[in-house]
Amino acid sequence: MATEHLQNYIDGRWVDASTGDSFADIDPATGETIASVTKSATADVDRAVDAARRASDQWRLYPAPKRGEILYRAGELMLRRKEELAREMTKEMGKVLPEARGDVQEGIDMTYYIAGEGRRQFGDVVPAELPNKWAMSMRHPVGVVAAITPWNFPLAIPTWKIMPALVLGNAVVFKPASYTPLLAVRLVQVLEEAGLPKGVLNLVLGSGGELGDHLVTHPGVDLISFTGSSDTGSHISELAGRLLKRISCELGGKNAIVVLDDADVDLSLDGIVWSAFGTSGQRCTAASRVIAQRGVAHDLVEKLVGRAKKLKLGNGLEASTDVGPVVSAQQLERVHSFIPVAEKEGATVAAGGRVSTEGPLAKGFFHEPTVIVDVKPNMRVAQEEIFGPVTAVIEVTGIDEAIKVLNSTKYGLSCSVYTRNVNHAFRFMRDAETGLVYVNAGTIGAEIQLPFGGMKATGNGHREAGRAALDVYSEWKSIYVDYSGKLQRAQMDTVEGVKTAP
Ligand code: UN1
Repeated sequence: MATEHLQNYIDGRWVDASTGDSFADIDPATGETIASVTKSATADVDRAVDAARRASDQWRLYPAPKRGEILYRAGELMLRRKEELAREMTKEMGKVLPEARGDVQEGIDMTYYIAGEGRRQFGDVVPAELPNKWAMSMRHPVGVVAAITPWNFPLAIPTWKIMPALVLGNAVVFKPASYTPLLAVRLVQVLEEAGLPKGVLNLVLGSGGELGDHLVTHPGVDLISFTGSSDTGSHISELAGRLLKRISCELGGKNAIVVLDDADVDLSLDGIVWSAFGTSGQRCTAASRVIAQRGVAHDLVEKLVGRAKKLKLGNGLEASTDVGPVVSAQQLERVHSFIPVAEKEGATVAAGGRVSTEGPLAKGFFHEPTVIVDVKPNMRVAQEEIFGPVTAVIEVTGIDEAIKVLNSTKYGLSCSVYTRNVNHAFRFMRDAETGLVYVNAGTIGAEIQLPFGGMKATGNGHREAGRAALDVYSEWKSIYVDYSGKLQRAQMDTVEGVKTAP
């Protein structure tokens, strides 16, 4: 069977990049090529931005409820194609099929949720302090949005950015990670079929670096929405900040599950295994630390090691597989490089720790689910984002130390506490320096109707999803209408018959 050739989508047309070159889209479970992908250069970015610029004015004036209706249709198409999209996702980036279905569902949820904003986008109408004067605020689109998305949620995360951008009247240039061009193409096809006018959404395929920098600094781009590593986020912020562009960054995490002595240990184990090894640990919300109170630590570690060793690695399309591959050979190498680092610092590998090369696994990029123990809070495995199926267990004396250790990394995305003590739970909710907090649940699985994002180096203060997403993709405009027919001076003029303070 001939493999599909994936192209850019610019100004409503599917086109090859100016280079004429392509690169391979690889199934990480088998190493096989599943598609060839056009390889864009900066000239293609220019074309995409130009098309978006030209389309943005008309799109801004397209009634918002009608923009929302296009999104509803896109949601319906995704729902109809859910199984197909999920299978393609598993083939393209490896996550197990049930999780790929979840990723597609999250994209559908976001699309429906944001489609409703076509008929909301509330502003304020407030009383003015002077008579015969009107005061209100409304949202205004930012203009052209560059959506730069990662490979770990190849459908859901693009919808987090593209859908709110569109419903608010922005045009978009979409640059997905080079590991997941197929799902990006599928999403654009859905929006094309749903009736999005040409030029409003443009797709540029290729790898970051030069292409990304060009997009970020392009004078035609007003806002950059980026999800990825903190290093890249900081680089992009530097480039964009100098040009006073709007920028929203969703970056790394070093999320922890805290298990206190009064916890239901078996319940916490389910949460740890799911949060540490689900998606092969490749979620920004993954639990790459477990902070265990002394009284439960021994029992917890013993059981966790047992559970980790039992997980079956394999192709995510097979029903018996618990944990799929990591996305690429390069990621595999990076994940694995943390093992000697941990050992050198005095930690111990209690489960896993190896690259798996048995039988068919040799062809893909598989890393054993790994539990590292004897970890101190300042060790590299307890501080740096690994983005693989590796978790580090740290022992603490009680809730005070647990919270201190929890907050001792530069990141602040997600955390959880397992406890039966309501006082501990509330203290934890109050003191955790993270954008997401779970009680008696793991660190993954945020729902789209609440803000998603993190504190400290996890971001730059913005949030995706929920109502918060609207603030990223719009500017506030405050409007005063004076219908008194005379000059009225706010803060200065007195109103006839009204006593004012001296
Ligand atoms: C991510 O890993 O970048 O909360 C997003 C979760 C998912 C989203 C993860 N709903 O785990």
